[in-house]
Amino acid sequence: MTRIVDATVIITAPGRNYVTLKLTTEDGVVGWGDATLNGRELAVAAYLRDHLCPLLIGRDAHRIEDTWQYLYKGAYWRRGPVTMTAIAAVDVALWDIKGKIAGLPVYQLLGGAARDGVLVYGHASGHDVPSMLDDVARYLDLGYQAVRAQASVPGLEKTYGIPSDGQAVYEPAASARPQEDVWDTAPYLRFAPELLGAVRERFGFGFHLLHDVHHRLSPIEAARLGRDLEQHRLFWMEDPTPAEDQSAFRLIREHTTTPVAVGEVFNSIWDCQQLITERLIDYIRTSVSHSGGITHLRRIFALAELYGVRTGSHGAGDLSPVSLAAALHVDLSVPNFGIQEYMGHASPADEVFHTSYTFSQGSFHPGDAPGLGVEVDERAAAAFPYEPRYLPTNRRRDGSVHDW
Ligand code: EZ4
Ligand code: CO
Repeated sequence: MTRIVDATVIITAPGRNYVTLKLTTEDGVVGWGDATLNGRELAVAAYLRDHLCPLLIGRDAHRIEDTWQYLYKGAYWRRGPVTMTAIAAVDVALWDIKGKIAGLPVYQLLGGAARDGVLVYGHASGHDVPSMLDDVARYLDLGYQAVRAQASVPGLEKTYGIPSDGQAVYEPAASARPQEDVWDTAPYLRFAPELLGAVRERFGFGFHLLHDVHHRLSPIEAARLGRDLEQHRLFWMEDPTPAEDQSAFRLIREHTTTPVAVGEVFNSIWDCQQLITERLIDYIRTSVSHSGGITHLRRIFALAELYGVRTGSHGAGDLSPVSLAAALHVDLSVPNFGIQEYMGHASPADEVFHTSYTFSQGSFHPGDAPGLGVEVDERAAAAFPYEPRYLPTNRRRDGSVHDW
């Protein structure tokens, strides 16, 4: 029995907003969990502070599964991004504590390394095709074996996923309201095959090429795009349609052999049960921090393994270094690992989050420090106060709200 004696929520914005849970045991062992939910940060912070932290005091830090069941089933109200991100933060912090007490990195507690490293893909982008190609070249020169390619759609003023020149983050600046972008599907559907074809034409087929559609198409449009992209041999086409409509993927599947990846917005195994058991996708993108922590993510990945679906966890910059470390421990240990997204973090983040994962030749290793291998400098965190920031929203040319 190792009692939890303190549970604190830290909100900091080194480059962007992050919410971090700190759990402390009676022996002074500290565990960290990422509770960041992009654009809804304070809702998770309140869920933790007001509802979960008081329940954790006095509980045995070693009883990870029991704590997960207690927080999930005990709430009566299940699932949803706020609840599952809060539970994830508790779960990840408890795995961190268990590893530190055992003197082992978390991946050893999960069964040990099933591979030598974790293949990651980087984010290449540009305001036009030539600048996007230069960015792909930059990633390949850095040793990446997998690259996601996005470029501004001609005729649209802004395209999500493309940073302003010199910026590490592509989302809008701090503001009390979300920015509104204009979306037009027809030019995108014409442009996307051209953009990905340009990458293959210049760099060939000796690396993995990925593309994110960001939920913007109807099923038949996604089927068309998948067909048009077949010749470019994508590693995956990500989030082709709004992800909550699981049966829509059957239609895409019937028309194309381009592999499909979905799940960065999912929070539980129930959100992807049909997609997995009916083999409607190739990669499941659920993440440690938005899908109930290591405990629940392992359950999703185990279900996926039964059906030949591989993992491809979300790893954008809004998932903190604590999340990335947790993801790498899981990725290293699961048999059906596919790939891990790696976008990196804006430079002030490394003043707050001290990490021990390492990158070499397109792969990461979580390191062998006990626990997750991430420590948070609370004093540094205090120097970066929260400011409201939102993901953009999307409207069609006629002013109506569009999926994104
Ligand atoms: O929109 O991380 O694949 N990555 C993505 C990201 C997500 C954000 C959501 O917070 O789609 O850019
Ligand atoms: Co995405």
